Amino acid sequence: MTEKAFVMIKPDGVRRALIGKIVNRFEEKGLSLAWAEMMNVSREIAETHYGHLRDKPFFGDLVDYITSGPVFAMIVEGKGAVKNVRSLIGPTDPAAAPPGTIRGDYGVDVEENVIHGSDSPDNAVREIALFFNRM
Ligand code: DAT
Ligand code: MG
Repeated sequence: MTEKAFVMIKPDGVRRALIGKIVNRFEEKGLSLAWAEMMNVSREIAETHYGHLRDKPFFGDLVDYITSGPVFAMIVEGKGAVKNVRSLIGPTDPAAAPPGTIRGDYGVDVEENVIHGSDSPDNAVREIALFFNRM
């Protein structure tokens, strides 16, 4: 069944000019880009998006990082988009992410891990609404 995932190349990925290489990986896998926008994330949206981490000691730094420059926000569409996107992205910590995954190939530590992908179809719907004001 066709599904949508919310994917966001974080400010470090945009600054390092990795957009093309990263989008290419989703396309090569067989997923497609249904929508994309370069945008600045407000503190309010960042705090809502990372609300599940509000009590963590790194929360303030995380919000500072995600608001530190433009992100490239996307809707990636296809069969099993959420699971497929997560497997292409790899584990949260790039230091533990295997080579061949986006975080494994382009990141060095968890504080700047290059990219976000929705962790469930329900969260994908919520994140798409939060970032794009649409379904
Ligand atoms: P993921 O992005 O893999 O879904 P998450 O939802 O648990 O991971 O965390 C969201 C982001 O928060 C993650 O991409 C990077 C940051 N983060 C998570 N754990 C961290 C830690 N121990 N130290 C610093 N940043 C962390
Ligand atoms: Mg997450």
